[in-house]
Amino acid sequence: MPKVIEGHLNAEGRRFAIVAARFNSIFADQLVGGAVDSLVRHGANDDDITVVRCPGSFELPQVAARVADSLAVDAIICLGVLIRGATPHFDYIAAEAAKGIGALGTEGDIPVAFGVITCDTLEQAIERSGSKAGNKGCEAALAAIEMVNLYHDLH
Ligand code: DLZ
Repeated sequence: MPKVIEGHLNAEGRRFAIVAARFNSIFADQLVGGAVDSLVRHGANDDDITVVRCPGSFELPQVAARVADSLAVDAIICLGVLIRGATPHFDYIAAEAAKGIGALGTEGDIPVAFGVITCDTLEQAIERSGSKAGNKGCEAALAAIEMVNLYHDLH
C-alpha cells in the first residue's frame, strides 16, 4: 500500500481570515456566508474567523498579503465575484487576482484558497453563489481546512 498524506476536514482550533471583495456584493456576500458556514460546520470557532472586506477582486492579493503579515491565522480564503462586461477589464482583474493569490500561497507560509468566481453572465454568478452549482465560498473554505491540516501533517 502506498503511503498517502492528505489533509482531513477538521477545522477545530484553527484560525482563518476571509478576504472578500465587495464588488458584486449580492453574490460576494453569499460566498462569505457560505465560507463562514463551512468553517463553523467543520469545527471552527466563530471567534477564530476574521472577515476583511476590500473594494474589488483586483485588491484581493494586496490585502491578503497584508493579512498574512499582520493577523495570526492558519489560512486565508480569498473570495470575489467577477462578471464579464463589455470591455476587457474583466480579464485584467481576473489575471491579477489569480496570479497574486497564487503567488502568495506559493511564496508564503500559510495556504491561500482561491474562491474567486469568474462568470460570463449574471446567471452563472447566481448558480455559483448558492444555487445550481453550489456555493464556491463553501468549497474554498473546505480547501483551506484541508490545506491547513495537510501542511500540519507535512511538517
Ligand atoms: C472595476 C471592476 C469591474 C469592472 N468589475 C469587477 C468585477 O466584476 N468584480 C470585482 O471583484 N471587481 C470589479 N471591478 C473592481 C476592481 O476589482 C477594482 O476594485 C478597481 O479596479 C479599483 O482598483
